[in-house]
Amino acid sequence: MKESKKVALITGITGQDGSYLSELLLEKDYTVHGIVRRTSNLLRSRIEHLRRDEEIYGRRLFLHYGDLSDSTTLRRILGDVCPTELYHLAGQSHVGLSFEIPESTCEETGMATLRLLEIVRAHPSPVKFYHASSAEIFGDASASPQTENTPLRPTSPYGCAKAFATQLARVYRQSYGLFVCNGILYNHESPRRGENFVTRKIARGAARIARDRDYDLVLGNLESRRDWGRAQDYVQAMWLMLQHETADDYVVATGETHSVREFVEAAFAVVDLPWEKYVKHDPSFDRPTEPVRLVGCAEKIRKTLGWGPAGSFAQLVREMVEAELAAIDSHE
Ligand code: G4F
Repeated sequence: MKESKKVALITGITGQDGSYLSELLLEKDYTVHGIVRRTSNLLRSRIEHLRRDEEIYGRRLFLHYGDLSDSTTLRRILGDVCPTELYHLAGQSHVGLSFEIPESTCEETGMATLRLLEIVRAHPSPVKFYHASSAEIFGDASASPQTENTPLRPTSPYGCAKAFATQLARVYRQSYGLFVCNGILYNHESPRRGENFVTRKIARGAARIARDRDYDLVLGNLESRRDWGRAQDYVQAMWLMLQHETADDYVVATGETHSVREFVEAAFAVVDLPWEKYVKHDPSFDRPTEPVRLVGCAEKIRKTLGWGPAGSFAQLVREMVEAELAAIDSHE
């Protein structure tokens, strides 16, 4: 077998983005290495189909046990794997939860990025570094839509940790000439989204109610607005950033916002049910503070890398609800 020269290392490979990115890189003939925690339940993970593929697992896809808090292990994995590209996606990514566990969120999101930047800086060969930044760094945004130059004004512990890591990535690029890109991604969703994020929760709830598995759907703030895109398109943007001749930061967004209420309406329309009858409000899902006016301007990535979002909001909602219906029906 011919050994591929393109070697990627992914932290967070079992997550939504890690799984789509792995598929994309394998298609592009990369050898893909992923770091997984000892506790990761691989059996139900989003990369299980790749792990079961004998043509792929152990040949072009490899998993390594490691933890973001353990720099000796991270350094050893990087030394063994010698990646040409590192995609740093791992970390606690639930904004609401970051108010409950702020210290571990900042440790995983902020300090772990610093750890990896330092390891890459000391590595003997160049490694292109993708950092998964987030729209949450803009928080109470001073301008709308936001660009790569919008001031950082996070409104959650998660947003603060991402702002710290984003700024560090810039400092390492400017001070040491490292090839580090910040992908400032707005919300991106898919049937592989975690169940405690609002889009998946709604898609799953609507499907379960339609199939008589549940009787209601309990949510927080319905008026909150987000710029929702498709995760499959957003991992393409990550890859494009590392293929460009210079490292930079890019906003990745659709430029359109919708409210949680609109997502609910569209999801229940797919199953042809009146949402008002089933959706309940529970203030425990409301957050102490919410970012406002979060909508991204993706002009820079469009002009520089030729990236653009595909598909509409209605298609995204339909895809997610239909995937939930299919999952329920396949278990009957
Ligand atoms: O789906 P969410 O939890 O996503 P959120 O907080 O916008 O964060 C996501 O996108 C960020 C990028 O913009 C990422 F950095 C981050 O890692 C994550 O991927 O909540 C979306 C909105 C919020 O306004 C929330 O208050 O939905 C509202 N919401 C209303 N009811 C709810 C619920 N959110 C959740 N998770 N659960 C609810 O029941």
